[in-house]
Amino acid sequence: MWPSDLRYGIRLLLGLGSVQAGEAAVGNDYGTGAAVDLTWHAPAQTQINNLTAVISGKGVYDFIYNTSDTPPDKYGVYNWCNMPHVRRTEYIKPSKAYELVYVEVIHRHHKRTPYAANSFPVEPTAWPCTDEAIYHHGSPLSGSKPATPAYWTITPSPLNPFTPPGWRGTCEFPQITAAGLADSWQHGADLYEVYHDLLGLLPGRDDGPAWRRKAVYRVTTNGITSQVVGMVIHGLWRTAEPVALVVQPGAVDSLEPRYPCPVAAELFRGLQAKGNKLWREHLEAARGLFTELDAISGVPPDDEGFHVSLDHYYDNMSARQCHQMPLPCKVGEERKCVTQEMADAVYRLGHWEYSHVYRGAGKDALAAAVASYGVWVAELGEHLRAVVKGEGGEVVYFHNVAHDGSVSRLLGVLQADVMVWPGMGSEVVFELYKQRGPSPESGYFVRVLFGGRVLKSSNPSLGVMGMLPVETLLAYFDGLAGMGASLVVGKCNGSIPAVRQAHGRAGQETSTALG
Ligand SMILES: *[C@@H]1O[C@H](CO)[C@@H](O)[C@H](O)[C@H]1NC(C)=O
Ligand SMILES: *[C@@H]1O[C@H](CO)[C@@H](O)[C@H](O)[C@H]1NC(C)=O
Ligand SMILES: *[C@@H]1O[C@H](CO)[C@@H](O)[C@H](O)[C@H]1NC(C)=O
Ligand SMILES: CC(=O)N[C@H]1CO[C@H](CO)[C@@H](O)[C@@H]1O
Repeated sequence: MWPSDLRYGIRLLLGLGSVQAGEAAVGNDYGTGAAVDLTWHAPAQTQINNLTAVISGKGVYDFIYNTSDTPPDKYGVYNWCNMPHVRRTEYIKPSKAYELVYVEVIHRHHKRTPYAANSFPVEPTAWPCTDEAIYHHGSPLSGSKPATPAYWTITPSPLNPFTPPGWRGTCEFPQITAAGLADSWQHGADLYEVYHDLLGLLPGRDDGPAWRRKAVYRVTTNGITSQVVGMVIHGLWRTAEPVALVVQPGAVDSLEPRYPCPVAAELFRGLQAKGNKLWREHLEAARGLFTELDAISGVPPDDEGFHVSLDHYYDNMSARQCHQMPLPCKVGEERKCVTQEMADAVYRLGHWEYSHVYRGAGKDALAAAVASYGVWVAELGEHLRAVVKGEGGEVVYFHNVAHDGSVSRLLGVLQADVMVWPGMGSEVVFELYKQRGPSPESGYFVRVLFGGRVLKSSNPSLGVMGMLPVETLLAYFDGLAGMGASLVVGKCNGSIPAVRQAHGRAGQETSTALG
């Protein structure tokens, strides 16, 4: 019953050719008091999660890796450098029967330098960041003596005899590059065109300070999310005046996420261990590729970080390609270089890994995602519930800037039918609508968009999330994470079983879902 053809899989991933927004609410039988299925369901079979196809394949499914600019006629295809997001040109407005009342956006930061840990032992090329400023200053909120905005310029000293390990250049590793800042700004501008111009949810740029009361921005303690959100906010509002960002205490942040969750960590470790048959098979299948890459990069074959997964090689090469740098060559042997075929194989394996860890590996994958992202999911649930109950206050727009680990876990919780490694700027949007006129439900519906298109879940209670009664989504979130995240501490410390054993349907009353 699953589409086995990759193109179909990708079309589903991006929401093409399936139920479109604007149709009546997805026909379902989850009326008042109906049960919601909380169990894991296998993702669609595509070439992305077919190890044979990954190993024997060519190219990367027509995904883009070498520019942020997706050709207009292709917008919506996967672009690692700058993922598709909600924007006016492609946006599908729901029917007039639905009024948009609240939007929550979560997206991965935009393109950046690589992380320090993903450098090769000798890095011949330098990353220049002299075209941007990373501000670091503290300022009192009252009084007449504010700080002067101050920024860092990374300045290697010609005298200092010590060489920093890893990357060279004038960037922080990581930092959002100037091109990534430009993508961030455009992301904000595109959101304004949809949620102000098209739907009138957001106030106008000329409507005075209303937007300050209506919109909230949240980031993680990793500075690159703040670098992005400053540009997003200017893209939205064209202001250079200071804006407060919400950040949870770093040690327990739910957005990145950082709160301690030993059970999830153990489950994720298990999915990526030699004891996991599929994981072991993929590492064995990648052995030849690793040998070739090690010989060029100088990474020692016993360097664990580079060999437990393709992650480090993927980051090293994709960051280069997104910034139009050539693929790396062996130091001192300039004709021995990583080929595009090798890079493509790394990228295919990277997608296979994300698909395995967050979706394909079975109920442990769902349990790990739920435990490690349950707090954020419960926070989202509370935001939706507050609006439905008329207790949402003035806030109509909540914007989170996060990481691939955040978006992946969320897609895992939602049981995305086609899982990929979320690229730079990957966006998931939750749109809450009020149906005009009488409705058998509360009259509130949620549409979930990934890459600007309706997301399809493998879980039959969620299905194509075009217009899902809010009760269904809340019952699903509550069933997995507990209302107010009440199950998460227990699922994280093992006092509540994280992995659902029985294949039954766990019931959840609609009335309690809104309580
Ligand atoms: C996996 O891919 C291989 C090679 O493309 C193909 O022969 C096989 O049928 C695929 N398996 C599934 C389950 O789709
Ligand atoms: C990017 O890659 C595609 C396909 O591999 C190629 O056709 C295109 O010319 C490349 N674009 C740039 C900007 O290098
Ligand atoms: C685990 O979490 C529960 C809350 O669900 C708490 O009551 C219990 O004390 C915790 N156990 C340990 C060992 O921390
Ligand atoms: C991001 C990136 O590509 N970093 C490095 C990967 O490894 C080669 C070889 O050492 C370097 O030249 C790249 O700069």
